[in-house]
Parts: sequence; structure tokens; C-alpha cells
Amino acid sequence: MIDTGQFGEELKQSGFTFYTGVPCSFLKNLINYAINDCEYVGATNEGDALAIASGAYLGGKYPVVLMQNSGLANAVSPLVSLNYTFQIPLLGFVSLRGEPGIPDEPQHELMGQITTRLLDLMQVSWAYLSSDIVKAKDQIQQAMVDIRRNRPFFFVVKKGTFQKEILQPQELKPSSHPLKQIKSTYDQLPTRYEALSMIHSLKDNNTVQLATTGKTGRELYEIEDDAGNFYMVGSMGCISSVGLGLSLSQNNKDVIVIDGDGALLMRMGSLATNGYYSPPNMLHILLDNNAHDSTGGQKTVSDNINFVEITAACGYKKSIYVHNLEQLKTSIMAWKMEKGLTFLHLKIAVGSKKNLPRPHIKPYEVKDRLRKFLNSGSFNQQGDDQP
Ligand SMILES: Cc1ncc(C[n+]2csc(CCOP(=O)(O)OP(=O)(O)O)c2C)c(N)n1
Repeated sequence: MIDTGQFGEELKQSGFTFYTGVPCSFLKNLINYAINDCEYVGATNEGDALAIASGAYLGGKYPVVLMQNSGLANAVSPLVSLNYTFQIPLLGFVSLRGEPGIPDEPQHELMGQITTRLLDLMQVSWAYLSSDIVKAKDQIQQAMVDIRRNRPFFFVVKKGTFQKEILQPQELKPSSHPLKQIKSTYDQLPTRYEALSMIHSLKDNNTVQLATTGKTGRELYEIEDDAGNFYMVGSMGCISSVGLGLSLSQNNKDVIVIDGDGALLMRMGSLATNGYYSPPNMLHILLDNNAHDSTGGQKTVSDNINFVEITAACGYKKSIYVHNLEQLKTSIMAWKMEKGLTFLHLKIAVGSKKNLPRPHIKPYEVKDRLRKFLNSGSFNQQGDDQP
């Protein structure tokens, strides 16, 4: 068995201090180590964990993601369309429940058979983690080869690999009394382009704008391509988790997440994680057209959802319904002064700019440019380029 503390210290030496994931009993000792000795963000879903880790990477960290192999299925979308596409590396640990020949629960049987094939199919490099500490330390260095090439690397972890690590008592975060402002008058329904233009007009050099999948990113690019912008492609629903990882890693930057109703509804569990970790430097703006506009305008169920109540209940410090562009402007300006994790809900019209181009810049170039922008500021040297 591996001495978990010693292995964790080796990871630390290699630059890995930021962990996120969803627990598995096979990994609990490493998770306990991460909670006790490092920064650990407990995600609600393994896909969100990958997005949180990716945000932390943008912010200059080298992240570790922990998950059960059943959760690898939840992680497929960001692995293939975020990490692969943007060339965002991370170190993964996935347990091998249902290992062929070892008795386990029926729900793990098939995933146990296909875990490594699934990684192969996704073109993710992997290795079975040795239970010999000397070999395992060596394996970390081998994994670094892929990480340095901006590719994820996964260790597949068998039962009984890690020695016991006792979970220290954890501090509980008391829930706060959020400020809520609900809908109180009619909506102006600006276009998405008008809303994005307003958001972008208030951007300063200390601000990062993360735009959700589809036409939001494309319209933001059309308004102005900027080193502080990130245009999500694929990985629908992951943008606020990327924002969470980034905000926690770069607390001197203002992080503005621009979401769509379809995307937010797809991964609504992420709101609970955002609210709990509550980075004060994150502003989450929902442009809600009650439609999957980017794919042809099919209706979402957002008209039935009270996002202000939900985000407030999840622990956002302020949740505000904004009825028009003027209120959007004053709310953003107020947030820049007061900070605190804030959610703004704006109803917009369906439709987008005609002949909308796609970004000419490649996703990995957007990522490289953003990392450079984030980590070159004189006030922020948190970024750790060690590996
Ligand atoms: C996992 C996944 N499912 C589906 C899609 C296809 N898709 C791309 S954008 C989009 C609609 C997004 O809707 P919304 O977030 O409301 O933004 P809008 O297009 O209305 O601006 C869909 C379904 C995708 N990229 N990823």
C-alpha cells in the first residue's frame, strides 16, 4: 500500500495543490489528504469537477481530479470537448470498482470492464497506479510528460492502494442571509447582443469574461475579441464551474460568467457548489431567452424556474432579477464595488445577430492567451507554472 501522506507530498512537490472531485471509497484516503492538507473543492458531479479543475488551470494551478469510475461517465462531455479541445491538462485519479475477477456490486460490473477502454477511446493517457510508493512516485513523473504537453493523465486506482489517512474535522460554512431582488415589473427583453455589448462595455483590464456554449461566445467574439475572454465550445453547462475554479485560483481578478438558460439547467447542481465555495470575485449573469437559441430556438423550461430563489438558496450572496439593460449596468457596477458571489437574471429576446462568424482563434489559443493574461499581472503571482 502507498503511504498516502508521502504520495500527496510528492504530488505537492510536482505542483499539485488544488484538488476537486466526487468521492469514491477506493480514493477516500487521498481525498482525506487533499481535504486536510490542500485546497479541495467538493463537486456535485464529476463533469463539474473537470470544469472546476480546468478553471483552476486557467488561473495558474495544476489541478487534480478524483472520481469513481461510475462518475467517468458523467465526465465524458468535458473530457472530450473541454480538456481535449482547449488542451487543458490535469491529473486524474479514477477508481476501478468492478475490476474483473474481484467481487463487487452489480452496478460496477460493466464499468469495471470498460474503464480503461473508455479512457483509450477518449485518447486520455492512463496507467494503473502502483501500490509501491517508489514506483508510484516514478509514475507521477511519467504522468508529468503528458501534463507538460497540455494533456490530461489519469491513474486508474485499484482497491486498497492507499493507506489510511484520517479525515480531520472540517469547518462548516454557516449559510448567510442573501440579498434577493425578485421580478417586480415588466421585462425590456433586450437582444443577447445588446446585453453582451453592455457587459463588455463595462469590462476593465482586471476582468475576465467567460461565455457559455453556442452563440453567446460567438457574439461576444464579434463584439470584441479580447485576451480576457473565454469562448466555451462544447461542454455545455460547464461555464460557471470553470468560473468557480478560476475565481478561487485568481482572487484578484473579477470573473464574469455569462450563462444561458439551457446550459445552466443542464448542470444546475453546479449552483450548489458555487454557492458553498462562494468566491467573492465571481459574477454569474444568466441571459435567459427561454430557448436553446443556438440550436434552432427550441424551448427550454426556464420560464418555470425561479433562478433568483434557487441561487439564493444555494448560498449566492446576492441574487437579483434585472428587468432591463439599465438595471444590468447598475448591478454590474455595484458588484464591482461591493463584490460577493452575485447572480443576475436577465430575460432576453430570442434570436441572434445575422451572419454571425465563429471565432477565428482556436480554442487552445484562447486558453493560452487567457492564461498569459491572467498570470502576467504585476499584482498576481499566484499562478504556479512549476510542472
Ligand atoms: C452536452 C451538449 N449538449 C448539447 C449541445 C448542443 N448545444 C450547443 S448550444 C446549445 C443551446 C444552448 O442553449 P442556452 O444555454 O439556452 O443558450 P442560447 O443558445 O439560448 O444562447 C445546445 C443544445 C452541446 N454543445 N453540448
